[in-house]
Amino acid sequence: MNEALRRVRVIDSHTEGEPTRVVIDGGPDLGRGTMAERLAIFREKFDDLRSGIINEPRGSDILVGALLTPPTSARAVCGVIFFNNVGFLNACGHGTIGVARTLAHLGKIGAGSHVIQTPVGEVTIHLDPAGRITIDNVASYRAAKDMAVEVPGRGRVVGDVAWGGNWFFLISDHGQTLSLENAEELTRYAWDVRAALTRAGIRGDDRSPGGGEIDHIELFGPPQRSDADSKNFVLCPGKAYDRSPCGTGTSAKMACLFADGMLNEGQVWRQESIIGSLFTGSVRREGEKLIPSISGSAHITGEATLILDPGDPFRYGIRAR
Ligand code: PYC
Repeated sequence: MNEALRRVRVIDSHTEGEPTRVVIDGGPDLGRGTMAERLAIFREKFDDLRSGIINEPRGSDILVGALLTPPTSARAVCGVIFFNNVGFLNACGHGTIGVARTLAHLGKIGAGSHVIQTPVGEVTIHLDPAGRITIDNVASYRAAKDMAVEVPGRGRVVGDVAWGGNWFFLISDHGQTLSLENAEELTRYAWDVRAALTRAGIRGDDRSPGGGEIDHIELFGPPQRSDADSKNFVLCPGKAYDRSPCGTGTSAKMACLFADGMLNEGQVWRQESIIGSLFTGSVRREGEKLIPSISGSAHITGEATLILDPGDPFRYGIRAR
């Protein structure tokens, strides 16, 4: 059967500088299973579509995609599956704030609290009347403190392994300059660390639902803003760096601070990003679990219909072969 021309409606936004492209129509039908089952179907059967929506020439390496799905629970407004230039994300903090802004833009939610389902758990979003968005993320924790890894050409690097909805390796002692001008070298450094972790078999643990691969590297340094506690640089799985302070990364950071007794329940943590934008966070205990909250702002940047024409050799994006 001939392939039909496909139209995919998207709304683009940015959260503290990091873009999110929400698919609101024309995405794949992932069935009625659990969110984890839907993610598996997306990965196995519709990876071409992921690439077409997010990669050049329609998108770029720095975009994060968010496919809205019907919820599986009556408590939730929708489900969401996040994806990027190379595959899928377990969760995404800046992306969830972008989804909340998009749902408000569409008139599907108003001020108040709403539940969104992800493949790794429920996230609650709070939209305040002035438009600021807070998310209560999935439970976060540190799995290992002061893990050492030998990075060829760079020596021994020590960091913590923590879960904040994705797996992170968090490094404070890196000798790098955390500035936007230095982003290329920071990218090389973080990529080398990630490869070394993989080679050394250093992974997250199996308490998280997302598999143990550490695919985000997070470097910390002193803030530049007078209202921030720390500045970070976060390298994402597709080798793009997060322009926002990274919601799941800030959650992982606060879990480490809490474990070290350096952050109390309810105490505010202000995380500056590499571009100078800010997330405000805090943690609270729910039984054994530690729930991080992250606040930030998102802005709509565009509404579009993508066209995937069967006659276009790059309808499914430009991909390395
Ligand atoms: O905000 O959690 C986040 C995130 C992950 C990857 C890009 N942003």
